[in-house]
Amino acid sequence: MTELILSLDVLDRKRAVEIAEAASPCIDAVKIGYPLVLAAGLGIARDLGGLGLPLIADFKVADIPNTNRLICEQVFAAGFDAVIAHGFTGTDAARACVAAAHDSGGACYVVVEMSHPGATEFFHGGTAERLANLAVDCRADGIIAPATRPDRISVLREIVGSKAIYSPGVGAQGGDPEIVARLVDGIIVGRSIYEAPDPAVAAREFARIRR
Ligand code: BMP
Repeated sequence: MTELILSLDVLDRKRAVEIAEAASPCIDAVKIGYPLVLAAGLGIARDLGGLGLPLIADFKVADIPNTNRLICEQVFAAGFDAVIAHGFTGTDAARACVAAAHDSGGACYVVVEMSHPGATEFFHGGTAERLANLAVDCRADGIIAPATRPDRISVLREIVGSKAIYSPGVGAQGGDPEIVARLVDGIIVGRSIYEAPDPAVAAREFARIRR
């Protein structure tokens, strides 16, 4: 079944925990990025640890190999189960993230194409395909690909085979969950759940859409 990953981009620690708890029966993982960590601190990973759900650090790590390694070590020491890294900094840099993740028993996902309109300026023209190949070469656990462009997901699936594809851009950015859920291993949903009048109900609706 396609996973449902809650993107918890709220800025208040208490509200973040409440939303995650309310949605938890219907979701498979929680993705936390800079907005929440900068607002609430890295300790938010421990605060959410009691949910028993995998926590994905969406830090889009994009530095030299040594710095990437240092960042990822901190991520896993903080209690995260997975990290998201950029691939455009090169194979050695991405490989440092994958190695740090695997050394900690965690996972690393590489961004190969982003979901917003401007992403086409750089990711199209063969770059996303190269990044998908890089993710395979680095033995990344999966890739991030855009729910806003299902045709592109299909192209990238040809390259990554059975590797996990996690896909943001559903709902608020216009991606159709019914279409995308058939193509990917997990849909990533933020605002359509955490800004809903009742996040638990919204999460249940998205969970129902999954195959
Ligand atoms: P929302 O469902 O509210 O649009 O949130 C999507 C989440 O996925 C955000 O955290 C965003 O930073 C992230 N994301 C994205 O939208 N597109 C990408 O290509 C990569 C992302 O990580």
